[in-house]
Amino acid sequence: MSPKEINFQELFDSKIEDDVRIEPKDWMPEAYRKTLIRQISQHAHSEVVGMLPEANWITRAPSLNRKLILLAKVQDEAGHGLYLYCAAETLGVTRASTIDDLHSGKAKYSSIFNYPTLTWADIGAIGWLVDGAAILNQVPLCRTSYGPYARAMVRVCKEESFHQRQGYELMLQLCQGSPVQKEMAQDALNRWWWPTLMMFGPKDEESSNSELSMKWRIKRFSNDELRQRFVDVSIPQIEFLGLTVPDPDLKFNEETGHYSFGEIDWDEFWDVVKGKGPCNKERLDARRDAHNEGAWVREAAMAYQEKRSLRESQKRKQA
Ligand code: FAQ
Repeated sequence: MSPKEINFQELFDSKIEDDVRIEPKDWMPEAYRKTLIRQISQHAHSEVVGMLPEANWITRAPSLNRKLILLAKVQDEAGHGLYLYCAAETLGVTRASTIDDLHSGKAKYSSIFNYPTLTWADIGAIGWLVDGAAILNQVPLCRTSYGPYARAMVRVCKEESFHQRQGYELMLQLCQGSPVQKEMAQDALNRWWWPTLMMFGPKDEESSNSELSMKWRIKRFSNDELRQRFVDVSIPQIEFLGLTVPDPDLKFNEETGHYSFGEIDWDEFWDVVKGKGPCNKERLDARRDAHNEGAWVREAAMAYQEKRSLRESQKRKQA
């Protein structure tokens, strides 16, 4: 078949249908490319902004061991951001432009990172609940249709799984400690439970991107399906800790085999998404400051690279 005869749209559709990965040099519909750039870059921003609430506790970790674990976790999140920015770059955008979109407020990042970390128990709650939710969302992304995104997710998920377990172990230790420690754990659960349920995105009927993302197999499960799965796996974990779910409407439904739960405060969710959450301004200011203060590092790295290239080309000429 001559290149003229190839119907690129049909070829793309059949690859999606057969679960063959789309790779950077393959033809893809412009809307598919745009959706991926949006989701992958927002995911990258979430990883990077997501370092801030936990980094707040590095200097106050209660032991050397806890400090080491937390440092490693926060560094892992930076690494996830970097893999994801690289995956976005394979779609034809530069890292600088996606970061500019974050700093200008044009690009979103996960709502969850706009809540404050008030006590040490919040570090446990983030690892257990937030990383737990992230894993549920990201394991299916290891099979997403775009190759570089799917491959990045494999390592990310392995690391998130360590994060989730360290968070749960931290909560368990608090719950087996003094009454004050257990109270701190309950308070953290009370504050993080609902924002974690919001992480999965709006309910399906209000999820503007889902239809196409599911058709293109970028998303394999809907927002509500993943949210339900999260509730179902978390309740036994909460019971094991001896804590109470902050939801009077939570009930196990024998017929469906799932927990039914109370209504999420969607006004709060959209407020946070639109920049009106408790820490939105603080988070973006911190990212902008870090970017400006790091400018000299980027400039030095570029100057070093230029010098190296010049030296190498001179060597080649002399040889
Ligand atoms: N926050 O049509 P949908 C982590 C926006 S990583 C803010 O349903 P979609 C690791 C959405 O962008 C956490 N905005 O959107 C970690 C869209 O607006 P747009 C991040 C949200 O894309 C742990 C609009 O609402 N994970 O936690 C949120 O089909 C601990 C309509 O929504 C990922 O990014 C939200 N929660 O589904 C790091 C995973 N939800 O863009 C540090 C990859 C929705 O049209 C410490 N992303 N919106 O202007 C995804 O799976 C999807 O993008 C969803 C949203 C499921 C998040």
